[in-house]
Order: sequence, then structure tokens, then C-alpha cells
Amino acid sequence: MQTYSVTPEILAAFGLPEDLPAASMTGGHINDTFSVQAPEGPFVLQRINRYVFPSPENIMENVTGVTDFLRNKLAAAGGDPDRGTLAVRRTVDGASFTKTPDGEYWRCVALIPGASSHEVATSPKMLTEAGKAFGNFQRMLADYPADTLHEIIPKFHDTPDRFRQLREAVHEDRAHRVETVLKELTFAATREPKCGLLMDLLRQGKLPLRVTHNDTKLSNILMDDATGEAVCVIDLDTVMPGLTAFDFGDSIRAGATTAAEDEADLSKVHFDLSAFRAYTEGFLSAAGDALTETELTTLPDGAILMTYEVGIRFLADYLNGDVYFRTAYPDHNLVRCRNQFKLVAEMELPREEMDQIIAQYR
Ligand code: GN1
Ligand code: MG
Repeated sequence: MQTYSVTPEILAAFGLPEDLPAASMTGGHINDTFSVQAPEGPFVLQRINRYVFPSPENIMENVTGVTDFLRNKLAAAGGDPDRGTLAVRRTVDGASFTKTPDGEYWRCVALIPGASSHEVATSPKMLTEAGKAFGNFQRMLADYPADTLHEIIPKFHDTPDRFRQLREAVHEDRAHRVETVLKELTFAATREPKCGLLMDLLRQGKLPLRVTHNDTKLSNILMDDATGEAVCVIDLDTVMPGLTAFDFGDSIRAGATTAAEDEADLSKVHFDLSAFRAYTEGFLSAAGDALTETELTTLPDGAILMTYEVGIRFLADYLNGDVYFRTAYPDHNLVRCRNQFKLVAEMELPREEMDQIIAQYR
């Protein structure tokens, strides 16, 4: 796999000293991320993955549009725009990204000091804070002009279409791995008949389209190191019109679990109902009033479907030869798939309990 590094030209483009050493930051599965310490403060530099995002220009238009909007709202409410949302640094020419001679796109945001992201929740409070952060994010963007947003990845959370892509990957069997995943394919196929629930309700006009984040995993929130409170929602690449159940569901997938997304020992991977409760409390306290009855009742469906969906995406990428998600070892995507399917199986059981929790906090 090709590796990329921060060059003096990239630093110069953003008006930063050309000799700053860059440290690699790990975490995301898609972009390449580095931090630098400039005399005026710390910054994050990121190469946008062009395989996943064919139009980085459109991403940056969305990201600057949304962050400028949030900055104004936060300032008007007496908040701190530099902590409440990302500050996109412009290049010396005033652009929101720079393009290197080899055609790669790089962007730069100010690093928010004293705050970190977390792969796994270490306390219920962390999840309540995460819920508040994404609930607020959705509420603050409720009057964002949605028609000005580019649809960055069409059908991003269209689960039936993701299943179609899995079927295509099976058919092509590019990495010659189909024989080794028959059990996983059966698990996926058994649930396919029900995977269109949210898209069907959307098509029937029973669920409203909102401006959503679409990648609401716990690690896409910065938490204050001192107070444990949520500071800021990050990774705005997939902000697009979407459903509340996508954002709620993807957070439950990533937060209401007892292990990391790529834990290979499945005996450690469990759906954690108390974590579901903690997140729901935070999310509904921030976004609850604005949600319709059908949105509220489909939140648990969102949790199951987002977990199923990313599971089949990991599986499809495994079959395609690991071309989309960054992997650290040959079976990494398969391990992630099995981990997510284990969660799906456990999430399908306590439906009544989930409904009760939602009823309690709405
Ligand atoms: C990717 O960018 P990152 O690593 O936060 C993916 C999400 C998946 C997630 C699984 C653009 O998110 O959809 O849920 O991995 N983002 C994209 O960890 O495909
Ligand atoms: Mg991302």
C-alpha cells in the first residue's frame, strides 16, 4: 500500500513553516492524518482518500459550508467557535485545500488542544456526552440549506444497495475468498429481506430527510480530557441529507459494544444495553423534541441496520481484496465483519427493552 507524508510544499501552501516535523495520527479507516506543532499552534493535516472520495472539492465545499454555519451559530449563542466546531485553515491563496503535483488533496484544520477521541467508551457518561454531541449537531443543522450540500457518496446508507454491492463482490470474487466466507454470506442473506425498512419508509414519505453526519462513531467526537464533556464533532466528510436513525444507529453500533470494532475474540464482543441507555439519554435530551413519532420508533432499527450494513461493507471489501477500508493484516476486514455480525445477532433480541428506553427519555 502506498504511503503518503507531509511535504514542505504542503506546509508552505498553508503558510506553515516548511520544516515542521509531522507525526502520524491513527484511527480513521480512510484518510491519512498527521499533526504538526506550528509556532502559532498545533494543526492537523490530512490527505483525502481519492478512491473513496472522487471529488475532494465537493467535500471541502460541504465542510466549509457546515463549519462556517456552525461557527456563526456558536458565536451567536455565546459559545466558543474554535472549540465547538472545526476551524478549516485556508491556504495562502485562500483555498480550503491544496493539490500536490501527484494529484493528492490535502487539507488543514486547527488541532483542538486538551481534547481526544476514543475508540471504545470507558464510561456511561462518555456515551451520554456522545449522544448529546450528535443530537446537538443534528439540531444545530436543522435549518441548514440542505439543497446546497453535495451528495458525497450516493446511497451511502442505502442498506439494500449495500447488499447489492455485496452480491456483486460475491459474483466477481476478485480476491478468491468467497469459499472462506460462506457462513457470513448466509448470515447476511438471511437478513436481506428486512434490510430495506428505513429506505422504504423514506420513499413512502414517512421519515423526514435531515442534515445528518452519517459517520457517528464514538471516535468522531472529541472529548475534553479534563471534564469528559463532548467538545466537538469531527470528520465531516459524509455530512449529507440522511435519516436520524442513521446517526443514532451508527453511534449505537460503535458505542454500545463491549469491544473494539476489530476485536477478533468474539467472546469479548457484546451489545451493551446499559450503554444503549446512556447514549439514548444524551441523544434524546439534545434532539428529542424535534423527532417525529416514526423517527423515534425506528431508532432501534437504525442501530441494527447500521451494524448490519457496515458488516456487509467489511465483507464486500474483504471479497474485493481490501480496496476501500485501510487494513493492518490480511483478514482484518473479515474480523471486522464477524465482530459486527455478532453485535447484530445480539441487538436483535432486546427490542422491547430498547423501545422502553426510548419511551423513557423522549
Ligand atoms: C469509515 O472515516 P472513518 O474511518 O471514520 C467509513 C464509515 C464506517 C467506518 C467504520 C467514508 O469511517 O462509513 O462506518 O469507517 N467512512 C466512509 O469504522 O466510508
Ligand atoms: Mg470518515
